[in-house]
Amino acid sequence: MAKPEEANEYLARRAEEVNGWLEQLLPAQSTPPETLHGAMRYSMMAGGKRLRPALVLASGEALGAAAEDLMPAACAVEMIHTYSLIHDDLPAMDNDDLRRGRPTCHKAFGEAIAILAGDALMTLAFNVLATSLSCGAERQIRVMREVARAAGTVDGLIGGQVADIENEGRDVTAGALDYIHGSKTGALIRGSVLIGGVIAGAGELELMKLGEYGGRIGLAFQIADDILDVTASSEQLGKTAGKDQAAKKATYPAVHGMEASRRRAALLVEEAVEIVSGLDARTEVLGAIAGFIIARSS
Ligand code: GRG
Repeated sequence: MAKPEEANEYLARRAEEVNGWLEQLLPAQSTPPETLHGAMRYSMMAGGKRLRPALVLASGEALGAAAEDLMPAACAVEMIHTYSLIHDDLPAMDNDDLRRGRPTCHKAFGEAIAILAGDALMTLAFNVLATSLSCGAERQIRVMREVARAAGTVDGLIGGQVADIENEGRDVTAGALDYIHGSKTGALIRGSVLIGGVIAGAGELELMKLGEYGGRIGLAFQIADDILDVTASSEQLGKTAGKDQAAKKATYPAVHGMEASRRRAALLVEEAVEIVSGLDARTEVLGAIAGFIIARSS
């Protein structure tokens, strides 16, 4: 597998498997508090691309781990990702009505339940990591640490979100923009690649290369997201298009222009593929996913 279009088929197949695991790991809607569990399921099972779980699987399998040993961690990162989307859509943040092609969690369940559903998904993610990994305590702790860092305040998604909010309507430097994108979006993508490697027992050099690959595709993913916000429709994206400009957000096209943004994303992907192909592992899928990240239409 080398072409981005082959990644589409791969992602669709893995998404189905991940959805089956999520069905089991999420509390049943009939378990009290029913409204909260309904809201968690509503947002989780709304049909995201499942890119982050696919990266856990692709990275872990490239280094010899079995899918069933990677699945709990793959589902945990999707829980963290979905929590961040629910909170990002709240009136206090991006104030969005549409997500994954349906009304946002707070539109469907109210703000209080949406906040709690996000909190609950974050908590459940760490519970799954603490109870369902079979890779041994040392690797398990490393996985938990990497996920906490990716979700955290220093160079993780919360820190990136704060910088994003604080820079709305301001002129940002290219460096500040890379920090926002690399933290808000890149950190969880990089973390997903890394934890696949950790579960597979990768050595420090391999983890370093996986981290460099993950950091590059993570940044490329957010650049592509910025471009799609301008070029794609809300229907295509399943979320409101054109919001970045309206909210005067710090984006790649706004700071660097459209053509330079496309070139930077393509260069990052090229570098990522080269880095990962230097590993002594079956990295074709990681290469194809890197290509998909800039070729995607939603
Ligand atoms: C309030 C405690 C607290 C935390 C907030 C909201 C937040 C932390 C962080 C937001 C991070 C965020 C939403 C980044 C955007 C990342 C992004 C491009 C998401 C879209 O990802 P896709 O395209 O979505 O993979 P699907 O729906 O396919 O999963």
